Amino acid sequence: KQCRLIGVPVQDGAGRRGCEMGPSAFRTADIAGAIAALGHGVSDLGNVAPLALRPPVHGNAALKLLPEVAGWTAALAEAAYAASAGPDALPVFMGGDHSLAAGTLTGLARRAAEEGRELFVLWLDAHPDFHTLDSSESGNLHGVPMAYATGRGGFDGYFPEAAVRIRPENVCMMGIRSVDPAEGLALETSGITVHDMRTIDEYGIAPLLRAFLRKVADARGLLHVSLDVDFLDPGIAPGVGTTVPGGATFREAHLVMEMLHDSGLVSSVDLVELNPFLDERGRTALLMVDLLASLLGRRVLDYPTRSFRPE
Ligand code: DIR
Ligand code: MN
Ligand code: MN
Ligand code: MN
Repeated sequence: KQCRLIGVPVQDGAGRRGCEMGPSAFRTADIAGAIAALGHGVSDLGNVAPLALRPPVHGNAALKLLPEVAGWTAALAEAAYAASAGPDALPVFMGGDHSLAAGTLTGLARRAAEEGRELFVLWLDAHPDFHTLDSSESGNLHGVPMAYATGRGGFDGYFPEAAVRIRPENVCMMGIRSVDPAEGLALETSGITVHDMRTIDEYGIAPLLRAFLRKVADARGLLHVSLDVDFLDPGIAPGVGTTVPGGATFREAHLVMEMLHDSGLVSSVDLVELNPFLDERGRTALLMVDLLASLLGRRVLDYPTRSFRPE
């Protein structure tokens, strides 16, 4: 793989400051060295800068920093489109809050469509981020990227027009455990696959992920992984502004990453919501880098105990 690191120091979509330090923390945690150690090519393309846009004032007075987030979205859609060129390209977007996915998802969907492929998304998050501009109550725009990218209404004139929308049927969410009423209602009829923590507890994370990966493989799809720090349990990942109890364990998270690697399907990754200001001596940054390394092929053993599978 040719890994392309792209820093996205956006914090305007989050409720608290600090995510702008995320890209620096990933670099300090030696994300590039971890990737190179696995034998992949790695280049750091530096940080994206937002465009200056002036959308009209929105009727939802709660919305925070809409022009700024729209400007990031426009810049990121271009950056994601450009960085995903080439058969071995694997862009890794180092956030930055989750509003960055509005740009990455739409830029990557455009790239996929151009190659005659469909983009699939594995959304690892405590939250579905499925608010529209009208339904957001907090006004924090990291709560809207999935609604925007799948073509829900109300973004026209405020966010950049998306060239290609993502089919909701191509999205699988895992780790969900904090859903606002308006999001829950919309998700129900959306066509998105939602595996909340209760489902994961009941069935185990592996069979749920395996079913989704089979679907992606059958469609010859490209797979984008959007990993929000709060997918993880706050006990192992404190460096995030929106901790929710009962998240994925260390072992579940690594298993997901290892299965993703084995699938060979992943074509791009977001690492989002890391807030180094809230972290404990870099432990969350280091964990996120370790998870990315697992996704890119790091393993404990190279001999085939894994070939044993009970029926
Ligand atoms: C909540 C929290 N649903 C909101 N959202 C997110 O503000 O809209 N937290 N994405 O990480
Ligand atoms: Mn999120
Ligand atoms: Mn979240
Ligand atoms: Mn939300």
